[in-house]
Amino acid sequence: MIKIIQGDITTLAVDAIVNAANQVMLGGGGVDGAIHRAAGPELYEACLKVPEVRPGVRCPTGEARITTGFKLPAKFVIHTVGPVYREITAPCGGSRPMGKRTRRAERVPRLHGEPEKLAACYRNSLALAMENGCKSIAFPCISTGIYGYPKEDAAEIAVREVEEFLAASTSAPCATVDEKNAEMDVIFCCFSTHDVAVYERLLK
Ligand code: AR6
Repeated sequence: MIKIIQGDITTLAVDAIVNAANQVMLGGGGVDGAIHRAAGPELYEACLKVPEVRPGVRCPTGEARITTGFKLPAKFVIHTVGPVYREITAPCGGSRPMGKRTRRAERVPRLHGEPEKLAACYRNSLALAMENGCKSIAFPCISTGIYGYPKEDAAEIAVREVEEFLAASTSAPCATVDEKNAEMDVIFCCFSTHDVAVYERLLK
């Protein structure tokens, strides 16, 4: 089941909350800072123990890592690293049509794999939650703060990935009755009323 709530993700008593972290995984601003503050210094210590895949990188963009939630009401924190949005807006030439479709078509190839990386954050976080027996998970709006991803575009990706994951996990031909019943509750935890409205529009 998918739910939208407005509030502080650090207060949620779910199996896992997702952190919009950075590659070093040692805390930062935004939701990352809030999660580290609420979880206490043990979270920092646990993150330090996550092996680096290369110097300064514990979690590459699009991947996910799991730690305990420590002082949080959530059992686990799933750390994922969203893409930094780097769209370069094309100057529209005089003879080119200026309609919405044209502008959008020009815009897409100028991204740098951000949509795929953001989709991977949701997929990998959900897979890790399932591997760890989680029945409920809450996501913040990954990449839409400091990393600058447009909120509507990011929400479309988030909703699509979660819906596909839930559909696949309940319709797999080999799933037992128990597995089918083990469907996860997925919460989109929005900090602002604007974000709530964006998700409500997509899910209605
Ligand atoms: N609960 C729920 N959502 C929150 C909370 C909260 N307590 N605090 C902020 N948000 P951001 P990013 C929302 O910037 O864009 C960090 O420094 C916020 O309104 O936290 O992925 C990391 O270390 C926004 O909608 O994450 C990285 O360096 C969303 O969370 C970088 O920021 C994500 O905003 C990651 O940037």
